[in-house]
Amino acid sequence: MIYHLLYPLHTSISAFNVFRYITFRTIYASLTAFFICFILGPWMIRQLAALQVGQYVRDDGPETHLKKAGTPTMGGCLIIVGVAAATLLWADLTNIYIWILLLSLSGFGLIGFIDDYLMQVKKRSKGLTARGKMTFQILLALGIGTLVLIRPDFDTHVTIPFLKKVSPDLGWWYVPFAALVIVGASNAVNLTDGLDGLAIGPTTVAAVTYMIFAYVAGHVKIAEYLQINYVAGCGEVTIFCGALAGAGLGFLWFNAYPAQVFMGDTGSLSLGAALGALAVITKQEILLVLVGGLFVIEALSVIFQVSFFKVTKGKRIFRMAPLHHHFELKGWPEPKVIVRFWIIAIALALVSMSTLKLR
Ligand code: 57M
Repeated sequence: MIYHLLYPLHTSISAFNVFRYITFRTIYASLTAFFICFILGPWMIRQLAALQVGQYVRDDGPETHLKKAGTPTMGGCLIIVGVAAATLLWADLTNIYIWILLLSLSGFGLIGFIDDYLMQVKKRSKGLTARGKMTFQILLALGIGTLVLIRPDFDTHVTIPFLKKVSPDLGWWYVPFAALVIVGASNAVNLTDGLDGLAIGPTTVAAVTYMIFAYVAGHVKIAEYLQINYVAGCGEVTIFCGALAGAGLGFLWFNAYPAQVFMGDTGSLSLGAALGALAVITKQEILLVLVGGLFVIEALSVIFQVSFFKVTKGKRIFRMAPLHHHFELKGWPEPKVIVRFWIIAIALALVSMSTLKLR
């Protein structure tokens, strides 16, 4: 809105020309989202506590988690408000990708919210059923995939990292493929969200990484120079990424160990879906496996653990899945697991950025 209100005035006030620049608006979108979360955080935590949205903690997990019982959850509402408000203020709202990203964030946020609400406020022990939750996620993701595909200039080739010449064209199959990326990312972030700051840290790192990819993919000359897919209108997506990173830091302020609030499914499902949608829109779909590599490692640890557990009728690969529980049970203090996992996430993000040159 600031863009739409102030930029047209540049003809009389030349300083307002600055609102044209994506880089400038991205910086201010990040700061806006950060301060919204930072300022609203204490109030929102009090509201969630008053609603008695206190986390129930399973007693079969690491013992150190028992003291976390009662921590307010559903803090994802704060992140969604921060990202949406900052994006609406600073982005060009005639850009369809901005609306697709806001739909992904808020739509998956709503599914998470309903689940959290049923579980935490209505005290229905399991919230939505796993099948119900998955059905809503798939339907919404298919809708998002279709919205992306019906853009006349959208390229249905899939970018394969490191391989410039291999790029299969999926045609209409791109829709289920995009849905798979979005639903997969959403659930992987959800599985990772089990220690203070563990999910929001790597989410912020991934947002910054996609900020760079969105900028270069939306810039004809840089995209051509780096020989990556040019996506018309993708530059504006940079602003959404900035807002996501800013809100991530704002939320981390309160979610840092020892956490005053958890994001709940409201946060984890929405953030994962937003990352999936970013991967699709920037045409770096497969690269999400590296950009969000930590989420993939956590999800794989669950898949391997559960499969092995079933096949061997009760034996385990890890002391407990997802992987962060394994290290906790090995005796690593929680902050050590968190910071080490962040380090891995940053390293993987750097490797993913190197694909801009290594191809
Ligand atoms: C949700 N939720 C946290 C919080 C957060 C298939 C199976 C592996 C699934 C997995 C699972 O349910 N994962 C998804 C993980 C929970 O956090 C809430 O959930 C939201 C995210 N959806 O925002 O509202 C707990 O995590 C801790 N937490 C923090 N800080 C945070 O900032 O400390 C969360 C956020 C919170 C808090 O303690 O209560 C969760 O872990 O429940 N299931 C599991 O993760 C379980 N693993 C398991 O059963 N493994 C088995 C295999 C064979 C399936 C095994 O390895 O033997 C573990 N989870 C727990 N206890 N809590 C096991 C025991």
